Amino acid sequence: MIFNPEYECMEKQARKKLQLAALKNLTETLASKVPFYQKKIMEAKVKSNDIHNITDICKLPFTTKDDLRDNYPHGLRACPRDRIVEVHMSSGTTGKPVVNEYTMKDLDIWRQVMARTLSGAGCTRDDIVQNCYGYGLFTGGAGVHYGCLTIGAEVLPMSSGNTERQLMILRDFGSTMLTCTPSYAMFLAEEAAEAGIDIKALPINKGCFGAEAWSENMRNEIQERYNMKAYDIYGLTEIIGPGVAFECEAQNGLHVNEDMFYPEIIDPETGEPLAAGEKGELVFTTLTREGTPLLRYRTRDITYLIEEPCSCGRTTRRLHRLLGRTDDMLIIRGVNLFPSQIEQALIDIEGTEPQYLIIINRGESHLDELELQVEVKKDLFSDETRGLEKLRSRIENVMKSKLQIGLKVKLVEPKTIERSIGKAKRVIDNRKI
Ligand code: DLL
Repeated sequence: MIFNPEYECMEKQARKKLQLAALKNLTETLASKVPFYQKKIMEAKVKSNDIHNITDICKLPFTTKDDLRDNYPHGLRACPRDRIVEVHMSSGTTGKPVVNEYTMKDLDIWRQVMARTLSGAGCTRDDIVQNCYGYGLFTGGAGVHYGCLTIGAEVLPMSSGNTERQLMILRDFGSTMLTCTPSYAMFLAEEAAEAGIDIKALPINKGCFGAEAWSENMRNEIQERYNMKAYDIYGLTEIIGPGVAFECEAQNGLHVNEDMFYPEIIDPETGEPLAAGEKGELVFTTLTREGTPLLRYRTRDITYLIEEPCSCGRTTRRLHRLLGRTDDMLIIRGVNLFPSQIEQALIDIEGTEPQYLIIINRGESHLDELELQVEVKKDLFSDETRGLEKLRSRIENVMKSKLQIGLKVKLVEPKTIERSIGKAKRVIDNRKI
């Protein structure tokens, strides 16, 4: 279902006009209200009158995660304090948290984009949504919650964790939609099987999964285990939280809520804009935010833009499923590698589960050594060891040919790799560089 056809199916030229007006407005606001941007915009020698076309956005300066940290906690606020009504943060793994401050209008934007997102996955007021994204400073819980209320769907604000209770509610309340990280959806399915609950027979029929990288393989697994449709949703704290982009029934790329968040793809080395179809770093400008609006924010996420029309009728540009991050790129003996490539390569290898852990050590020879732990299906472990050995060398060969990297594979029993209730941890880097 299309929640807001007026904006989602808008004629492209009309949308560009709208984006241009919003960008000019934003540039003026930032240059007059936020000292950090005042300086940056002045240094770039651009005035809002120099922006004639939305593509002129490339004349404006970028914002980086470091800029956000340097201005912690309130340096990027663009309105008086008393207009802020809610705050969210992401802790990240290093440094100070990234802060997003919302005005009432910002919350309206969030409600709107999350209603579009959940509707894209088929959510209506007939649905009962079990929301297992964390509530609190994390944006996942609140974002889905607001979207459900806007649609009029019933929301069960479960938050993450307490798997036994999650399963009880899933069964007793007849939840029809699940929202959580894809890794937690997999974990819940495993626990259900363990507890003898046939989740395929339950009313649950769709889910929105995001907040971490996942693959088509993982999607197929989730769809198969629950007998439901699994949709990708994307977002980040800095921009709004979840709701920046979402999949529709075509499951073929994530529609960007372009009237609110203007996307660009740039070369991460040079900062130059790239054309649709070219892989690079995703950059967002919040066209209509009031609390902490951002200009050309470098997300460090890697993907490409899809311009071709979508069968659903929306005219917004789409993001290809996220391919990795500029900062979780591993460099192993000089070869660039993303954890998502390993996950992708595990596709089609019969007998493996989509649960893996990459461990990097610097060996005695001072060379990087990569160990890939992969869970295998239960019946293989009770099998003779020859089957296991064959699978192990098959994975090593596939990795070698697909990724040009030699690694040691260790097959582990189901449920050996630690499960997470939030974002999954896929890499342990023991190198001290
Ligand atoms: O993870 C917001 C969110 C909540 C998105 C719930 C979807 C669902 P942060 O904690 O700030 O915000 O993390 C943002 O997570 O830059 C990506 O690297 C990653 N990420 C988010 N969604 C996806 C996705 C939330 N669908 C960071 N696929 C982003 C791959 C994703 N990575």
